[in-house]
Amino acid sequence: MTNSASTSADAMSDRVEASDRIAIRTCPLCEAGCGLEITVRRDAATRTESVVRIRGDMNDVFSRGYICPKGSTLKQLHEDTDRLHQPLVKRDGVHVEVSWDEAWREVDRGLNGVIGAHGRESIGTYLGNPGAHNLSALTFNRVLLTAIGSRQRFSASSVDQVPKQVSAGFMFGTAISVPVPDLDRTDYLLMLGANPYASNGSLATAPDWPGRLEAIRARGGKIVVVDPRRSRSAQEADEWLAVRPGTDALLLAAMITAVFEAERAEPGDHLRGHLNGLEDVHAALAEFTPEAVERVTGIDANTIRRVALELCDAPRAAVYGRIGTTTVSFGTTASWLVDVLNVVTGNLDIEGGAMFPLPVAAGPTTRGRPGTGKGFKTGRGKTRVRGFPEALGEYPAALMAEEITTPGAGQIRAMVVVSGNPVMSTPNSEQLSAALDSLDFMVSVDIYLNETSRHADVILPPPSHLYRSHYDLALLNFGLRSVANYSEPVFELPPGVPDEWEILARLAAIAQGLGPDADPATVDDVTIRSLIDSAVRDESCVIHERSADEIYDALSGVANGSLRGPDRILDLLLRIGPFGDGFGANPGGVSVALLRQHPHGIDYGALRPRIPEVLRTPSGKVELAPPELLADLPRLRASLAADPDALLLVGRRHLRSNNSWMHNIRVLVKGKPRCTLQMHPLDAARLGVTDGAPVRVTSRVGSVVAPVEITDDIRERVVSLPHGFGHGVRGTRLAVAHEVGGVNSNVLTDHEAIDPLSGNAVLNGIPVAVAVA
Ligand SMILES: Nc1nc2c(c(=O)[nH]1)N[C@H]1C(S)=C(S)[C@@H](COP(=O)(O)OP(=O)(O)OC[C@H]3O[C@@H](n4cnc5c(=O)[nH]c(N)nc54)[C@H](O)[C@@H]3O)O[C@H]1N2
Ligand SMILES: Nc1nc2c(c(=O)[nH]1)N[C@H]1C(S)=C(S)[C@@H](COP(=O)(O)OP(=O)(O)OC[C@H]3O[C@@H](n4cnc5c(=O)[nH]c(N)nc54)[C@H](O)[C@@H]3O)O[C@H]1N2
Ligand code: SF4
Ligand SMILES: [Mo]
Repeated sequence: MTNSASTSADAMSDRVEASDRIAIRTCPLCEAGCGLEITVRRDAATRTESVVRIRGDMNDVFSRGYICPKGSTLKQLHEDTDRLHQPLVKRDGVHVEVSWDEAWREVDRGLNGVIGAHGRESIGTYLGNPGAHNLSALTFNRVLLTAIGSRQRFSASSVDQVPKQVSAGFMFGTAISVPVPDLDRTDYLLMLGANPYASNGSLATAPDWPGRLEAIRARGGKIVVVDPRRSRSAQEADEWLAVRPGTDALLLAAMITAVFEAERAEPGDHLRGHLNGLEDVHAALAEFTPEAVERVTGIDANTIRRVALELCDAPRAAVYGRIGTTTVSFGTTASWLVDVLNVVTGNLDIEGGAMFPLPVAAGPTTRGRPGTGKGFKTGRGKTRVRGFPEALGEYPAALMAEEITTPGAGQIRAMVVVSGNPVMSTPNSEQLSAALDSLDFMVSVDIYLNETSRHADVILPPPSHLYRSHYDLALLNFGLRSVANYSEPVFELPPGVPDEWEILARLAAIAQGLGPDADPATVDDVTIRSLIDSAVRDESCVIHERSADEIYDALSGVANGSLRGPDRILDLLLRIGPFGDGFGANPGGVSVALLRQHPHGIDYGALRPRIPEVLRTPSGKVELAPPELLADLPRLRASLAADPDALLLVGRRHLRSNNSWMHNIRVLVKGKPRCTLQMHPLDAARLGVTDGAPVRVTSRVGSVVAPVEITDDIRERVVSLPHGFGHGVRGTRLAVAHEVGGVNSNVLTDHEAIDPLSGNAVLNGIPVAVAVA
């Protein structure tokens, strides 16, 4: 009775009225970047506006109405009463609300106290994943890092995609030069360690991956999924190869060897003269025959050969690897071999193969001299405690705790965390949690008081996503089409509430010693000036040798909407990008002003061949056999001796979760508990457990108890636990997530297990023991 009454009341309020206003914006929650149509109603009495409903934008040039269940919950996220509206300061162990002025004074005291006593290297930073979907963070995080001036930089990248960026850097010249599978034109997709039915796709940006995959099969193509679990993506595919966790590099090496052995290695005429190292890679991998790897990969030699030759035979094929290939011990090697396999089967840089995106906003693959560059290096610095080499200007997140707890010069004494929840997301969570407690000072820029920010002395909350403008500056570097979507804020920010970029800019100013009252506008002006200066100095830039003042005025003037902050930086990058208006050089070209007239986005077309222009290697060629990768092959050979019966833990994602931070949205968490340990029936029988029984999972570093879920959708001797759970910790403010609870799988992942080439944590293939609890 009560239920049906409230349902019909909800339905009433959902009904759109003539006076409602429609706002269009891109969903910032995952890499798919779907267009949203948001209906907004004004309450005349209270003079406030609220969201009536959110649905897919049918006119979005890329998503055409597609959304997933998370997209519409921007309304619930906006209205979540646990989301922070005021800064919090920890007093006697309890977080209390304070004014912004007071929070800034506290930050100034804390941060500069530590810098004064221990120097800049004692400040550590951790940048989390939502920053990759956030225009403020994409434009001002770097400013903040520079202002802090410490090399102790960490981020969610080293629990994610760094291996792919390192291999791409070595092979093609920049860490952004990542080939993506041309889903819309391919005839054959070999997909390893990705489950786009849950994740909506990653490092290959396109809305509606499920629809795009189904279209491959509808036009007669084939999909093969390599995964220790029969994921939803594996279920929907033609073939599932149940690989042993962590062995994709061996599997790929054997496929490449099989192609050479069959004398089918034909990169194609289009790559003639653009490749280095084809014979070297052949020789280096020759020992990894299908027979040599079948025992440890669990994939028989005939299947390996057949799939390898199918890739050669298909008119157009693409190999694509994601989380299951990067967050493993051979993450960089597997990422490299994905692209070597694309090359030897003739599928790199052809339509329907693996192609280089052409982003609309200027970026590393479109700036500088086309076809050649400085190339890519790692190891320009080493961690203080164990001398682990840097990659992409960062150190491994797995090593953050030891940098905090190990005494000596350069020990981290303060942390600045921006949109990150490393206590849930990085290895050996309990160790990190204790380390954060030992800091002299910590500040979190976060929307919640959660498992990580509860350790912070000050929490600075940015406004809800609906108050901010948006452009996917990072993810569109991996776009399956050259599209551009700019979103205006849905709601106007109330006076006195800082936007996220202003929080970051003010933090930067404080770290520079400009005091708690520093003006973010000054930081903003210095930032845009330096970006303009570097553009006018770049010989390959369309505004080379133009007057910097003229460009500054063109960007900032009233005629251009008096742009400031992230929007102004975006405008510069759009206008000097491959489709830009070039500040007059290319009339009708793209700019923020043009995108404002096209709220559903502008589509500049499908992927197009880009070799050699895309390359930034010193040789001007694709490096198929980078020495750094060849040097790691003895370690790969040693892995052939691994015990194929060891019990290994892997993760998984659920469509209605988003890493660790959306479990406070009730509509997303209702239903069956998700934080279960999946186990094969034969393993369950050996252990003597029944479905739903609690089991204790123990690794080298930790132990958790979770209910078992018996399913033959997983390989024998493999168990799976999702990450991002384990809520309900004391001192957090997440009422719904608290009820959800679950256990934190990163209590089990080992901070010592790191891919040596990239510093990425090993999150899949963790040796564990399982016992009846
Ligand atoms: N075992 C295991 N661990 C994993 C993974 C795995 O597959 N298995 N996956 C890894 C991957 S791929 C990733 S990317 C990482 C993610 O690692 P993190 O980025 O550290 O973690 P998230 O769970 O994404 O938490 C994001 C934080 O940002 C806050 N937040 C959300 N929106 C905003 C905003 O607009 N502004 C600000 N300032 N804060 C905001 C949230 O409240 C939350 O605290 O986890 C990794 N951890
Ligand atoms: N709904 C939802 N969407 C998300 C996220 C989320 O948390 N929830 N997170 C976002 C983020 S930050 C990212 S990085 C992307 C990730 O996007 P995906 O890479 O698609 O991530 P998953 O869905 O975790 O799929 C990884 C698959 O790898 C398999 N796997 C594990 N170990 C191995 C292995 O050794 N070899 C092979 N071949 N497979 C293995 C797992 O069983 C799993 O099915 O998703 C993004 N989208
Ligand atoms: S797939 Fe879902 S979460 Fe991702 S952008 Fe689209 S609506 Fe948002
Ligand atoms: Mo990620």
